[in-house]
Amino acid sequence: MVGLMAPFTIELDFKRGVLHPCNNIIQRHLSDMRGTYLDEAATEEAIEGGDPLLYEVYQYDVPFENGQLLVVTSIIQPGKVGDEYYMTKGHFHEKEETAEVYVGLRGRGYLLLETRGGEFKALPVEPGTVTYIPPYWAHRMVNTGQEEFIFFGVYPADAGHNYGEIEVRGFSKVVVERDGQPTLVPNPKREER
Ligand code: M6P
Ligand code: ZN
Repeated sequence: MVGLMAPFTIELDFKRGVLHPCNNIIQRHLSDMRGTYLDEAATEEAIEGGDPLLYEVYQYDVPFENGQLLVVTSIIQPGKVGDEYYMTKGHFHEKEETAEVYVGLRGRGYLLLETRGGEFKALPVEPGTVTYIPPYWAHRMVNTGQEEFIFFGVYPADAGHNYGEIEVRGFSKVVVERDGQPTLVPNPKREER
């Protein structure tokens, strides 16, 4: 059973996306995401050229117990690896029957979603867009704009992250720049199979 806990408030800076105070801050550089982007040569070149920070996650941790919720913001920098836009790693929840809500705060991009059965969706997200990620859907955010893409999320504290399959296979589509425009194209890694 969940213990009795004191209610609390924290501050969300809508402009910068940071939570304050915050007890769990994660930074992901390109070297933390080797193999995620299709262009391996561009990946290694960018890592050697300074290993850019791709995104930060500000999560306010509470006990990872059934019944608790985690609040979290993510700040994805603008940029590309090869012609593929900066994005989160993407994950299924370990407890797959758990959902999540993302709210766009700043910048723009896509929420990519996919089921194990291969059903795929790409939802455009801009400030004010509330997206509902149902149970069983893997999810990834992609920054297709020229500025930071900032979004807020809430999900069950015992959901957990399962990165394995997404790391290896990616989603069935990738978001790349074509003629200056963000474009969804089939993921060649999937077509090899
Ligand atoms: C959102 C939430 C977090 C997640 C973060 C980054 O803020 O879904 O749980 O950690 O995005 O995504 P990922 O973990 O896939 O890199
Ligand atoms: Zn999630």
